[in-house]
Amino acid sequence: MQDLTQKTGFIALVGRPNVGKSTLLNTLLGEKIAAVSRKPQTTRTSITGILTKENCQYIFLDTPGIHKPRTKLGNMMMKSAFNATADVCLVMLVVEPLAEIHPIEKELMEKFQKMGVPVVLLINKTDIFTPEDIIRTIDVFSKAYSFRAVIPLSGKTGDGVEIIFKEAEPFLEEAPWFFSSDMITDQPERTIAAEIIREKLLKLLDKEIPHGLAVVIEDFKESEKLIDIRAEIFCEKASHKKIVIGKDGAMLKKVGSFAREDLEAFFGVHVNINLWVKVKENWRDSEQLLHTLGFRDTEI
Ligand SMILES: Nc1nc2c(ncn2[C@@H]2O[C@H](COP(=O)(O)OP(=O)(O)OP(=O)(O)O)[C@@H](O)[C@H]2O)c(=O)[nH]1
Ligand SMILES: [Mg+2]
Repeated sequence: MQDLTQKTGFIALVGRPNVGKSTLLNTLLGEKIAAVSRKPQTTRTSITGILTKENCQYIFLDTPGIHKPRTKLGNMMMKSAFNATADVCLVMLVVEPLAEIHPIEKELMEKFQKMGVPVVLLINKTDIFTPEDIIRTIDVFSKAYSFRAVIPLSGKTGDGVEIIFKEAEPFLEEAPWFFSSDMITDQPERTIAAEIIREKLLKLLDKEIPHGLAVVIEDFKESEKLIDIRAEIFCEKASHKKIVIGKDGAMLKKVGSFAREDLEAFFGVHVNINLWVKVKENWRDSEQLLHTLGFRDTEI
C-alpha cells in the first residue's frame, strides 16, 4: 500500500560561487525562478524552491555562493547563505569536478561537521568534465569527509538530477507539508521579476558593472491578461548609468525584451516592462540603502 504520511524538510544547496546551484534549482523545479549567470556571486539572497512528489515535500534553498565578502552586501549574502543552513534536514554541497578541495569547501565541511548536519556531495557539470575528473573528485572528497551520498550530475542537462530525491527522502521528517502541493516557490512574484531582470543585466553587461547593480520593482500591476511592471535599476556611477541605458536606450531595450520573454513564460500572460536607471553611489556598502533595496538583516 502507498505510504500517505506527509513528509517534508528543508534542503540547502550550498557551495562556492558559480558551481551551478541556481541552475540545479531551476532544473529540479522545471521552472526558472533563480537567476543564473557565468559571473560569480549571481545569487544574493536565499531562494526557496518547493517540489512535492507523492507523500514528500522537498523544500530546496538555493544560497549565495560562499566567498570572502568585501562589501556590506557581501556580508549580507554570506549571512543569508549561513542562515539557510541553520534549520535544514540535509545540506547538499555542490562542487565542480576539479579533483581538489577548495579552502572554502574545507571551511564549509568543518562547519557542517560541527553542526552535525548530514551532507550529500553533488558533483556538478559532469557534461563538461571527463569520467576520470569525476572519479578523481569523488576519491578526493570521500577520503577527506564522510558524505551520506555522492551524486555526479549535470544541472544543465538534467543528467543524474532525479537521484537527488531518492537520496534526500530518508532525511525528510514526518510532518504536515508547509506549502500546498502545486506551489513551486514562496518568493513573491515581484522578487522573481527583479531577479530575472538582474539576470539579464548580468548576462548583457561586461565586467564589474553588474555587481554594482540592484533591481527594485516599483510597481507590479496584474490583470487577467497582462502584468505591467515598472522597475528601477540602481547603479553606482553616472558612467555606469550611461552603459546600462546604452546608445539610444538600446541596452535597456534588450534587457527588457529578454526579461519579458522569460517572465511571460513563467507567468503565462503578457508582460510589459518599464525600466528606469538611477545612480546611488556605494549602495553596496550603505546599510541604509541596502535596507531600502530590500536586503533585511533580520530576514537574511
Ligand atoms: N556545462 C555546465 N554548465 C553549468 C552547469 N550548471 C551550471 N552551469 C553554468 O555555470 C554558470 C554558473 O551557474 P549558476 O547556476 O549561476 O551558479 P551558482 O552556483 O548559482 O552561482 P552563484 O549564484 O554566483 O553562487 C552558468 O554559466 C551556468 O550555465 C552544468 O551542469 N553544466
Ligand atoms: Mg546562484
